[in-house]
Amino acid sequence: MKYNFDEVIDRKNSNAMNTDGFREYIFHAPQDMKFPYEDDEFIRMWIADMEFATPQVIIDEVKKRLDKRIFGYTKIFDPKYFEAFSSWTKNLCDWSCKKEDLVTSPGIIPALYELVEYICKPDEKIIIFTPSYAYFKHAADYNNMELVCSPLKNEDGYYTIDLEDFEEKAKDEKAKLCIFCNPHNPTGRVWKEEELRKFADICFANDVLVISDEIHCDLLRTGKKHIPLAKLYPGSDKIITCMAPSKTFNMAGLMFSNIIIPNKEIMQKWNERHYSFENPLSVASAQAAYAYGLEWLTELKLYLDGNFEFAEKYLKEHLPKAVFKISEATYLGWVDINAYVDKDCDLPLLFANKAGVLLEGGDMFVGNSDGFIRLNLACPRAYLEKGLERICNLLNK
Ligand code: LCS
Repeated sequence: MKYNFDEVIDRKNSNAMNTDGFREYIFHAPQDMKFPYEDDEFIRMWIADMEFATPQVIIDEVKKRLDKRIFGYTKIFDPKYFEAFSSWTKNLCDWSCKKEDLVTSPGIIPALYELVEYICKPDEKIIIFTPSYAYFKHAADYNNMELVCSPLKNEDGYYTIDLEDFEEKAKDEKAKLCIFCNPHNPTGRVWKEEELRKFADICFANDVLVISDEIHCDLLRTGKKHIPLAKLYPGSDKIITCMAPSKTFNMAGLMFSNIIIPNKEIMQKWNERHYSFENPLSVASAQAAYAYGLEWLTELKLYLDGNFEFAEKYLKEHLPKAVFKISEATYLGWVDINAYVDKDCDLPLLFANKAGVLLEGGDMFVGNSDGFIRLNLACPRAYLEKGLERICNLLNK
């Protein structure tokens, strides 16, 4: 391999959420919350960023931008950004959006918070599938909208949409928006074309608009193909697509994402109300990622494939009653440990206190997630092994 994903990178003194923000994020606790482990003794498998360096080609382009020495108000005027993004999606999923439909946002989460406000009226409802990335719920809560959850079906660790349940919920006249995760965090499902079509047909038959959050779409197991929902409905203005280089290239802190809004009314609201300046370093990094990042991503995916295979083998051997399927996408493993723990157990607290592992689990995923832990596998393999060893040792006690 050309790139060294085994390298251990010191993240101390970088204001990283991953190393310093877990008390606040996982435990809603102040910085003086105590554990039997020092902070640097923890194995961190929680927040969705990676222990790998952002590729040098991106860093070099950011450096070039730094060398221009002035960081004044910035917007994207140069067509090179759209060209890079567009050929990236064309190459990866044989799809690209129209230039006039693309806007950018400091993140998909801030965009969700805004879009919910622009799309929904106060007494309307938003549907999500559970388990869910919790910010989908937060986006509804922030806007005081009622949230309706449709639990995914789980057969031996393989998740599918419960179309009957979803249809019933979509039929509610007040249901106007579905925030959909494609591919899905935390289960790692890459939805098949048939699943996407059945899901979206129900939405459109019932006047439900879809925000398709496709932030994980570049991080598929090697050989898998992402299908943007919008690709299946060319010309539709009922699908908003969100994509970003942040997960793919480990640059979430640079705060940049692509929001594709074919709906003219919503776009008008966005243009009137969105604060639309850019961070010049973020633009440089995103453009470089899409223009030059493919070789690195191809190797990253192979390393992640290896980590998933390693985890599968390790869990089979040491935790035979756990249910774990290699995620089709994301670098997140979703593990059912119900055979080992009580339903109402606070799993993040248990693993932090008793195993020295920081992870997310249980009700952090809104619902349909009791007794599940989510493991971030985007780390050097030796680090992953240590984490799995600690988890299995605790559960086998
Ligand atoms: N959408 C999904 C589905 C995500 O998984 C994440 C990050 C975001 C949006 C965040 O987008 P941003 O605002 O950074 O552009 N997921 C995380 C997770 O599962 N744990 O930590 C972050």
